[in-house]
Amino acid sequence: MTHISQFLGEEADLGLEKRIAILSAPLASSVSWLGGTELGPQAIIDASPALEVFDDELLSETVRLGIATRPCPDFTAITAAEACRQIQAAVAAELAGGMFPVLLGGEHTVTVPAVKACLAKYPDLHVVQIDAHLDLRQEYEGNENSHACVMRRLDDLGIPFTQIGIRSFSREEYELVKARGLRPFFLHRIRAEADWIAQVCAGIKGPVYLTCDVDGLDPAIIPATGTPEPDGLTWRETIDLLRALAAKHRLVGMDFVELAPRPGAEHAAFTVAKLIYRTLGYVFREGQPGKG
Ligand SMILES: [Mn+2]
Repeated sequence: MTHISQFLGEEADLGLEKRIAILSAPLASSVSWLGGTELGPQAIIDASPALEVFDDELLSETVRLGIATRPCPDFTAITAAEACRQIQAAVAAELAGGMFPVLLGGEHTVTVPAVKACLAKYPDLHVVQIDAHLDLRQEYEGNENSHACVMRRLDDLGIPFTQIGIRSFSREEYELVKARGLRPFFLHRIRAEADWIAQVCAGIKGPVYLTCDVDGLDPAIIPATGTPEPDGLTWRETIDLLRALAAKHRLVGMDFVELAPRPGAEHAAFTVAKLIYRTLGYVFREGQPGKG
């Protein structure tokens, strides 16, 4: 198969003045179950030309905002720590250049260096996490930088965060949630509290970094992920959340991680590509806090 070199393929050329940067982060060093997340970024880019650039909800061509796709780095011969240093530098460079960074994982670990880069520019940063998992373990299989520890590492940095779609966690993580008075948006809470999206938005101060672990969505929609958990956010719930979030808060960067492409589930990569495109449309919509 011929790989596509830029998000949306040749149609990306419709946006001449670039203000959005797509960065690939094909890291997969701490896989727990099903592998393949290192192939996620390319699968999303390969699926993206199948998107209609005219967004069917926003009724506009988001591509005209200007979307640049950076070359995919090679992480195969370096340590995870070195890959994370490169990711942090790459995201910092995009922010310094006034670009809106969109990071494609890769395993969830890539979020930590991306958030560090955003935190340096936005000290009052708030992280919104869509995920089936709390990712609040101190360590997992002896690794403090496992994908299962991402939010704990951000917590170490003192960053406030909101967790959405949660339906799998350890006793240790649950004890931490209780002890700290955290109130994750567990799936059962989302289904029980009709105003959950308003609650999410009301709990955020400051600019937002969005990290979307695609396992937060229902595996019926996204089966191609390392740890597919039954139930999960529907497409409609996810975009309703992201629309409201972008309307009320300034998004300054985001990532989409843990897609693990596999034969027979090609629609998963397309769905992630559409989710990214739709979210960019929300972020840069007229009158949004993130615009300009
Ligand atoms: Mn997860």
